Amino acid sequence: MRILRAVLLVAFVLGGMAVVRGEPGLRLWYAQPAAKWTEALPLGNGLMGAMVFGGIVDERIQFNEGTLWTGKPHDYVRAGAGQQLPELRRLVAAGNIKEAHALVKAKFLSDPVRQKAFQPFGDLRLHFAGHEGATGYRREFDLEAAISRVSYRVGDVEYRREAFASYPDRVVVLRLTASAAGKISFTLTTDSPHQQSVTRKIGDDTLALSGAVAADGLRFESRVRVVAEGGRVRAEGDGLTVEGADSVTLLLVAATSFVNFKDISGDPTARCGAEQAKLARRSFADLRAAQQADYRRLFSRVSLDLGRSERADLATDVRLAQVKAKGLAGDPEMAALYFHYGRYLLIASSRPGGQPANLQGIWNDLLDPPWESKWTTNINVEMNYWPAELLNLSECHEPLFDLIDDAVVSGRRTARAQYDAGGWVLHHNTDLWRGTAPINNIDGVWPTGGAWLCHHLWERWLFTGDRVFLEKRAYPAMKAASEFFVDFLVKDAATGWLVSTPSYSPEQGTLTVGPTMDHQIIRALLTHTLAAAGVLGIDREFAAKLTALRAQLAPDQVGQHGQLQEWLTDSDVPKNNHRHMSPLWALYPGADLTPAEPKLFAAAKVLLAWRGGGSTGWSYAWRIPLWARVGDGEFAYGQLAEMLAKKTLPNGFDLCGPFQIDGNFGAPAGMAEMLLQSHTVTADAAQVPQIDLLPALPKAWAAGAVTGLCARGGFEVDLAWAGGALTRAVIRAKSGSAAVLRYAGRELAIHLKAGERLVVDGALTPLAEPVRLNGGWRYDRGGSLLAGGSEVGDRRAVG
Ligand code: FUC
Repeated sequence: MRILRAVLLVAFVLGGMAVVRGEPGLRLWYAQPAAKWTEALPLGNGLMGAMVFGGIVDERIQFNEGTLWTGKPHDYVRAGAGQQLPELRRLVAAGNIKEAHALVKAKFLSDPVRQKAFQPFGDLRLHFAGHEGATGYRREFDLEAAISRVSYRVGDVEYRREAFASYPDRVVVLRLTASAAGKISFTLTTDSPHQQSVTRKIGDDTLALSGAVAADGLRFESRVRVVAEGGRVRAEGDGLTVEGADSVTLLLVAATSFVNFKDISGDPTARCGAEQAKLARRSFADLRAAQQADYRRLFSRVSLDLGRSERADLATDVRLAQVKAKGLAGDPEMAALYFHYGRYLLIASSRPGGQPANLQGIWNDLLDPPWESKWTTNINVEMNYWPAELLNLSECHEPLFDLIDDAVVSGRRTARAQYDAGGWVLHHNTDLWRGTAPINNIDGVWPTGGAWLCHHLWERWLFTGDRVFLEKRAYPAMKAASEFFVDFLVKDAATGWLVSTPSYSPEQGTLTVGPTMDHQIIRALLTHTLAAAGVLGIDREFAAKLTALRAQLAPDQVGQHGQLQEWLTDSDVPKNNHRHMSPLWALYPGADLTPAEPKLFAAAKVLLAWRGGGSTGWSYAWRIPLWARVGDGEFAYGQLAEMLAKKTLPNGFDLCGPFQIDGNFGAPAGMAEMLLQSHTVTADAAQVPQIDLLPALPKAWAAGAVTGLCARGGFEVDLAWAGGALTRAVIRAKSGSAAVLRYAGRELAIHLKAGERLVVDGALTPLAEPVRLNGGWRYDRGGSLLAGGSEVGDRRAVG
């Protein structure tokens, strides 16, 4: 049966108030198959990725497995690099930049200078003879179910395909059905772009594709099993032939010999055999039910309604073309769809036990992908994880924390060999082998990639209040990263400040002493390490050392044009609109540049204005939360609109130049930042998080609703607004603590216990009858305690 798109009007209740919500069904859909890879639709279970083309006569499913890379376990440190450090520092300090660059290239960069690449794995190809005259074609991706569907008619038979990737069963599933019995016939083959690969048949129903990336590199195997109801499956030629089946299920698993970054002794054949044996006991219905339960549990946590227009009914490629031609304002649901697509892509590319989302997530069809499809740490991989805590996908953050654990090990070697320093360091890229030494070129000499990654550990703690995580995972890595800077920082002769050298302001200028971004990241690292030691009640002496170090670190400086300086010297070129926003790190994703420091905040705004609009997809995406943080929803919205118009592929993937996924993640995080911020704290000793509601709402989103956003302090927040003004907010405490809600100049102090919730109106007035208890307010409705706390009421400006 042809899948009809129904426009449902769903009344959804937010804090007791019914809001009419245009529920568009959250789908990407197309009236034709994908003509190329960048039109295909992505599936993923965090371990495997797959791109479904939706071809009629020839269907192609290109797939990946997260651990298939070129290379093998390797320490990238160049022998003798550390001996160059004193001379290198001398040359940079003396301004002998040409010589410094030559020395870096000859003796300081990694060995080899390039890191390794994420690899495509293989393709499934299905050939349907006789389907040439198909009519009524449609392909879609249902974001609420994470299911890709293809349907068309041949004669009077309706054909349907449904595909999904299941995390609980570690499998990619393709299901083929038809409206009449015995009508499904096709051939199946599998191949790989890797020259050293072969396909073999296992019995009459399974194709195994196996090979090696290189003689001494990773070995791999995939297996696809065909389960037919009715008809016949037989091995024939170089593939399998299905004849006259009623329905067919394809089960695809894949594995490599990767065990960890030091060990590639795994057996992909045994792994695939074991996975298929487990699947043999599972029906299609079981697999689908498990996938739905797993995915919906994550995806359904957040909803976003920005309104809807007729353009929402158009095919997605046509819609995107209209965004380009007519702007985004006439299609507000497109922004919501893009927001949810980002959340979907994170769930699909980053699950516990898998690798983190790389430059292309987990989707790559090229042997030589752009920037090796690895992890670039001077913005890109961090941007991938901006939505994780904020958009209620904390579990999806885990693979990044696993990578950090590895980088601590590898980065210790680099810290010692390259800088004779303790702790760990990671420069501007890493790969499956956890390379941490400076790579590629002079701009690889940037020692704060690891420190930036530590910011994610701290954010996880702020959002969840998970003390075990803080103690066991976050603090050890943060402490060791801080130890590196204890040894690495040097005293600048002119100012007496401690500075980072040699370094780079990503990715412009020359080698330099003390780029602002480095000091912002290091300052945040030291502050958070100190705070963590305080929470855990440990390492007093070390904390005292860090406190002293932090006091000497070069501060943010305001230059001659009133700008926040990018460099130690006041040498910024006005209107420099470079794609990297490096010196604004402390504005976003950092949190040190706030209105509490008016002069620096004003200087940051000058620099932000100079930088202007984006160029690459990710550079648009970074500008969205930055402008949200200075309260300019219009500029932030304009960046989102331009990004959708200029940097978005027909399948919704973001473009850097080529496809690069970071913008798909950065923009949704930025959109959330327009609706909710929680990065500042009260000025008093309690330093309670301040939760700003609708801090940068653009005119285009005059009415809407969002549910399930997360705020620091362990809260979940739902908001509804109309006429550009807040009408309702619901605050639920996950872990429970104090916060101050802020909106339109009003403040309301709250203190919720885990599981409690508070509902307020647009004036921040609690909606239930308050009962004064113990000097504070408690709100009792239907006999249940909704909120309480001794501070509540005291801080309320308006009640
Ligand atoms: C950084 C950016 C480039 C690109 C690359 C992967 O180096 O400057 O634009 O995104 O990462």
